Parts: sequence; C-alpha cells; structure tokens
Amino acid sequence: PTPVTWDDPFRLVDQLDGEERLVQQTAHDYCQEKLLPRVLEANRHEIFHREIISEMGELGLLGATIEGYGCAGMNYVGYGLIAREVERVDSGYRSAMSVQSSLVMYPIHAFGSEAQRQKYLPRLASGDWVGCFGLTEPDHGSDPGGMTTRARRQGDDWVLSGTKTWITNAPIADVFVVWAKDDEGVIRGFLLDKGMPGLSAPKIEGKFSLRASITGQIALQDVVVSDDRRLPGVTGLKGPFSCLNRARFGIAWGAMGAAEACWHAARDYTLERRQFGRPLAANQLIQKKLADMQTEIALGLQAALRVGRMIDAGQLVPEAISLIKRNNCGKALEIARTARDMHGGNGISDEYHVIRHMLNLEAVNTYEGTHDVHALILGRAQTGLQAFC
Ligand code: TGC
Ligand code: FAD
Repeated sequence: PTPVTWDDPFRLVDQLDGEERLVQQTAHDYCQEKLLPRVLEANRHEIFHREIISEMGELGLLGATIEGYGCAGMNYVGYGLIAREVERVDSGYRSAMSVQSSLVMYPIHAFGSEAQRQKYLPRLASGDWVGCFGLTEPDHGSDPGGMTTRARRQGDDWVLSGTKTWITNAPIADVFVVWAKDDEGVIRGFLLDKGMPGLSAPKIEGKFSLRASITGQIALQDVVVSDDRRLPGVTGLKGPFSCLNRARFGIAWGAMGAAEACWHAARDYTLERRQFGRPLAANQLIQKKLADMQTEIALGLQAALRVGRMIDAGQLVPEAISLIKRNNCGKALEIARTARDMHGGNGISDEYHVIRHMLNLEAVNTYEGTHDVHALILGRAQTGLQAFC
C-alpha cells in the first residue's frame, strides 16, 4: 500500500499529472530559492522588489492559463499550484501574481480586441509590464455596483473621472484595467497606460498586512481615453466578476500554501522547543492543534483541486469558488493565529515568519469579497433570497 505521509494525508500529489507536478516543482524551487530570502527585508521596509514580476515572467508563471501570446497555456489546477507555492512564502507576492494573471491578462484575453491582446499580453506575460485592476472605490468596496467612477462620451473618445482605492500594484503599474459607468449607467472596462494626462497612482502607506505588496489608489482626473482602449467584449458587472472568479480560485489555493507554511513551522518549533522537561509537541493540547491544522489543510486542498478540475472541464460555478475562497481563507487565518500562539514570544518576531503570514491573511480574508460577503453569495444561491440589502 502507498504510505500515508503526515504532510499529504490524501496523497494530493498522486492526483496530479506529470505536467502539474513539474509546474509545482518549478514554482516551489523558485519561491524557496529566490523569494524566501528577500521577504524579511521586503516586509520590514514595505518594499516590493519589481524584478520579481520579471522573474515570474521568465518562468512562465504569469497569465499561465492563457494559450498563445507568450503564455504557458497550462490548466487551472496548474495555476492553483503556482499560487500555493508563491503564497507559501508570502501572500503579497501571490497578490502581485494573481492581479497580473487573473485581473489584468484574463480580461484582456477574454474581452479585449485582437489589437489589445497583441499589444498587451506578451509584455505582461514576460513581466516587462506590470498591470493593476481598479474596481474598488473609497465608498464602494463590497458593493462595486454602486461605483461612481464615470466614463463620459466626448465625441469619439471617453473622459474618465473618479477614484479607485486599495489597488494592488497601482503605484508601479504600466497598465491599468479600470471599470467605470457610462452615461447610461452601464459598467465598461478600459485599458489605460501609465503617464496618460490626468492619471496618477499614489501609494497607500502604513499597511500592517501585505507589506511586501505595493498598494495604491488610481486617481482619474478627466483622463481622455480613445475608444480603442475600451474592452469591447463585455458590459456590466459580469466583466469584473468573471475576473474575480479566477483570482478567487487562485486565492483559495494560495491561502492553503500560507497555512501549510504556518502548520509546518508550528510542528518544527514544538518538536524542538522543550518546556517542563520535554518537547512541547509531546503535549496533547499541542498535538490536537496540529491535527486540526492538518485536517483543515487536507480538506481545503482537496476542495480546491475539485474546483480546479471543474473549471478545467468547462464547469466554472461561481458559488463553488465562493465556498473555497471563504473557507480556505478563514481556515488559513485561524491556523496562522494558532501557529503564532504555539511559538510563544518568538511568534511575534518576523524571523519565525508566522506573524507575517497571520497579518497577511487578514487582508486575504477581506479582499476579493470578504468572508461574510461570500457567505451571503452562498446564502442567496441556496435560498433565492438576497440578503445584501
Ligand atoms: P449581482 O446582481 O449578483 O450580479 C450582477 C451581474 O454580474 C453577474 N455576476 C457574475 N458573473 C460572473 N461571475 C460571477 N461570480 C458573478 N456574480 C454576479 C450577474 O449574473 C449579473 O449579470 P447581469 O448580466 O444579470 O447583469 O450583483 P450584486 O451587485 O448584487 O453583487 C453583489 C455581490 C456582493 C455578490 C458582489 O458585488 C461582490 O462579489 N462583492 C465583492 C466585491 C469584490 O470581490 N471586490 C473585489 C475587488 S478586486 C480585489 O479585491 C483584488 S485583491 C487582489 C490581490 O491582491 O490578490
Ligand atoms: P466594506 O465593503 O466596507 O465592508 C466592511 C465590513 O462590512 C466587512 O466585514 C464586510 O464583510 C461587511 N459587509 C459589507 N456589506 C455587508 C452586508 N451587506 N451585510 C453584512 N456585512 C457586510 N480592490 C480592487 O479593485 N483591486 C485591487 O487590486 C485590490 N487590492 C486590494 C489589496 C488590499 C491589500 C486590500 C486590503 C484590498 C484590496 N482591494 C482591491 C479592495 C478589496 O476588494 C475590498 O477591500 C473588499 O472588497 C472589501 O471592501 P471594503 O474594504 O470597502 O469593505
């Protein structure tokens, strides 16, 4: 019989094909060798090392599910495995990767003109350009349908005005995917380039979470945009929400990667650390915590794999994605908090990594639809009753 290993009790590895294992190994090696050594400095000093995007591009990790245009053309399970490996190091690095892949390259590929695809996708795939996605506004986070950013018609052009906030990658972005309402109240997507008159992206300072990821606003002061910068293939909220489906799926995998890092750290630490004359890990209370972590992670990964297989079979069900985004982020946050506690005083030092994961996961549990908003999505789908308002 196949031996059961404590760190992969359901043998997830046996459920992956050769290509998926290779993708995971490539991502794992890169993240451990190149990202982990940089993360303490990045987190302490709120630095996003821009070259990371280029390195990811070189390895084919950006827009990895897209066929052609310099992209790797892998399946969604492969994309999930990349997210898991990147977030095993830091959720902020996974943020940068998911925004570029799911929120910038996906809509250009799915809703863009051929000219837009040719212009943007190869440069975003290589990491020569960084992208960002502007949906959230200061007064409209969970309810993006209330957005006040406007796209007014002016002859053949559009004039964009408004403010987007909490936008990952914005201060360093070359390309901005911006969602705005036209004069009839129809939501449309636009592709803006850095340096356009009236466009700026100030950094948001003082984050206690995702400090290794750069976040900013997008300020639009009457930015004149030609019609060929409009994404022609979609109108309405299903445009941004289709992107969110993919990103939320990646986050469900990524959060499990962060949780695994915390679980393994807690196991190693409690095996090593002795109190009352024996290893902490010899205590029943400690072993129960480790068993709970193992259980939630094993279940969460199986669920993420199942949803990945559904997407790859052409059965994308948004509610299934809400379920795993909500569950895996909530469980990962709980695991990180417990792992932090199990490290005692050392747990608050960044040298032990768990407090960084814990603080990161606070934001991961909030963005891309908060834990409670996903509960309302699931509640609406099973009762038919809208509880948002
Ligand atoms: P609702 O009436 O439900 O839907 C409006 C239209 O959208 C369609 N739709 C979807 N289409 C595709 N996928 C989905 N998941 C969809 N959900 C809805 C729907 O069919 C409808 O289409 P149509 O043609 O009939 O008009 O809209 P609502 O306003 O009632 O929505 C409510 C709610 C709460 C579900 C929604 O607004 C929501 O999900 N809020 C959360 C907002 C959010 O997730 N923001 C994320 C911003 S981006 C971000 O956080 C990036 S972090 C990146 C990182 O660093 O990793
Ligand atoms: P609110 O919507 O004000 O919610 C506050 C609280 O109220 C939450 O607990 C929520 O669950 C609860 N709540 C809201 N509505 C209801 C309701 N109807 N019933 C019960 N409870 C409710 N956005 C982008 O567009 N692009 C990005 O790249 C991006 N990156 C981000 C990066 C970071 C680091 C962060 C923190 C956020 C980012 N966001 C981004 C924004 C993110 O998607 C929003 O923060 C999120 O959708 C929640 O919106 P909000 O912050 O306005 O909270």
